[in-house]
Amino acid sequence: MKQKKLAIINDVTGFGRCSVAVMAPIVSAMKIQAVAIPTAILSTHTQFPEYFFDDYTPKMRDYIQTYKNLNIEFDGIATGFLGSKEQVEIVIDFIKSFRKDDSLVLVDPVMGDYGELYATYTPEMCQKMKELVQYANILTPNLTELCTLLDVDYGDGKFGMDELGDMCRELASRGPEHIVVTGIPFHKKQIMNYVYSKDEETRIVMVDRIGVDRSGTGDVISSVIAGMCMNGHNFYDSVRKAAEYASKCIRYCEEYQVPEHWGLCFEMYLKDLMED
Ligand code: PXL
Repeated sequence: MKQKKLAIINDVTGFGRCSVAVMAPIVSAMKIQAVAIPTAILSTHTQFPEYFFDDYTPKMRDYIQTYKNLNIEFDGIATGFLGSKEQVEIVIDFIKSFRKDDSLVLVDPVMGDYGELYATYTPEMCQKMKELVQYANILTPNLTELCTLLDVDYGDGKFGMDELGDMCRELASRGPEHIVVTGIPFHKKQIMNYVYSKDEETRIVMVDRIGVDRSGTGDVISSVIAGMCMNGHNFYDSVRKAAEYASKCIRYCEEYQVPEHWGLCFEMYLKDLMED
């Protein structure tokens, strides 16, 4: 099969295993060429008490222009944490310029967790994120992000299967064909991923909850899903592979007592993602 290229629009963070530092090696292990488009450069991610942060927004248009001039094409585009309204606008413009009929466009609408939005999420940013979502064919929100995108009250974070189905259908009507609602706590000991594909029966991927929540888990999951889908696997199998892989990495972190902000030790199992 002809090798594919994935544009990864995300931050470049040195320590802490997140974003490009996670996504590029994971998709590379899956034989996909990773092309980083930095949104910011950080020494560590923002969960550490101190970090260096350089916003790349003012440089992004010139950076991207060279790809336009050189007629570089991508088979997929994946986006993660975005820091400002202008950055979201740049990403929308990128998708419009580079998307082809059969492109994969995965948007991880990184906006918040546990019912709370991150500090950078002003109402204006939320509005922009809703706009970006329309361009995705794959969306990977957690419950907080799902509620925010739909203006639904998070409440105590407990939603029945029918409610989740209704919310996914509503979100899918705005564009994305495939949605996985990630990391839904289920009976304390398990984590549910609610897998929705337009015109298909909904399915569930359940994994055991192991230890503490670890930063960077979402980036591992979204990159495995992107890689699997680009390699021709269906959405459900891609989500299952991603959840099982993340679980295995988390188990390793727990066993070796890796600090929770150091991200997942995904390097240990890259071989699991390789196919002949
Ligand atoms: O994927 C999480 C993530 C990505 N990028 C940055 C972050 C975080 C989580 O805190 O701080 C910069």
